[in-house]
Amino acid sequence: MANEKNLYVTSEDIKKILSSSKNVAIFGHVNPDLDCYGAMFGAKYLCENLGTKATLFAVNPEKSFLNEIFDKSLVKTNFEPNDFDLVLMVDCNEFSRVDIKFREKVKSHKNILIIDHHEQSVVEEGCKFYIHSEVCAASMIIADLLFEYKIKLTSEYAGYIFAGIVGDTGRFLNTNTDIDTFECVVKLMKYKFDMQKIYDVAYRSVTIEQINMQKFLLNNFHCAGKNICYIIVTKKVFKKLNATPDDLKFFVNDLNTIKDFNVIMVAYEIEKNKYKVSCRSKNGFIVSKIAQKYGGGGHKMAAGFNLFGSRFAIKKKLKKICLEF
Ligand SMILES: [Mn+2]
Repeated sequence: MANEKNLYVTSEDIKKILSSSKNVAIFGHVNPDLDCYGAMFGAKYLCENLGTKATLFAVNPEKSFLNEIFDKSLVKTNFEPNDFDLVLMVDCNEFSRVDIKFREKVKSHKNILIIDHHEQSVVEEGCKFYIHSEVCAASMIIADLLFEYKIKLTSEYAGYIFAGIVGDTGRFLNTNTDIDTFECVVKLMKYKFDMQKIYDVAYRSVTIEQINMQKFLLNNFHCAGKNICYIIVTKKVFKKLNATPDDLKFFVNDLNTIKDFNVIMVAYEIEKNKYKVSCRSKNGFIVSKIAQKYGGGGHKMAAGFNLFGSRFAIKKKLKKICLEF
């Protein structure tokens, strides 16, 4: 097994790999969301129930709204690769999606297992993979492993995994929601976690800054191509609204509810002249291919990539991209 350059493993292999490890370091993607944390915490629970120590790593865990749901005291920020015999990446299958703070150290590790539901745009060398892109959430892949190994959950961890599934299905709205999703949720709900608390934190905690951000988005979309729209948010706008990219991300899915648009692209400046472009689509329009073409990735109907240049240059590039759909 170890001689293979890239190896796709089975659920039985995962059980063997995790239970024969001593100390696992768990990572998700940059700017973790509900599913990322759900999968990370679920993976920690999985390791521990297979008799293996596991540590979660993320950047600035105290700053995220996620810590009102997840126990942030379990998230560490300083990673020393030699302390771990396995690196486990969840909800993330390429090193470019690992936070820059950890990236090189993660990449340098000799033993890496990746459990994810994103389509692979690159296949990282030397890693072992368990990729199920048909599954709505990485958290659900972890849940299915727990169920398969007959590991009982606690209400706390069932809630974490549920939060991940809710996040990535957009409250069971996205096209990735299927019968398996609901079957998994039924099994999780038997553990009686506080579902309303999760909804309160994730969906009933909109701030004034976020509302201002939403107003800006709705007042500033440009139409192009066949039912495609784009919005550009500069750093100056964030400053003026006293809002952050997190405040914006909250509404990107909402924009996808507008009937007239099959594709929406929101370009927002994260560093001077560096824009992240979040794409959402519906009615069979696929954004992952465009995202991959421009060096990004994601899911068929929710993907992203980066663009570089002045506001003017970004506008020109987005107009061109609109014509590619
Ligand atoms: Mn995910």
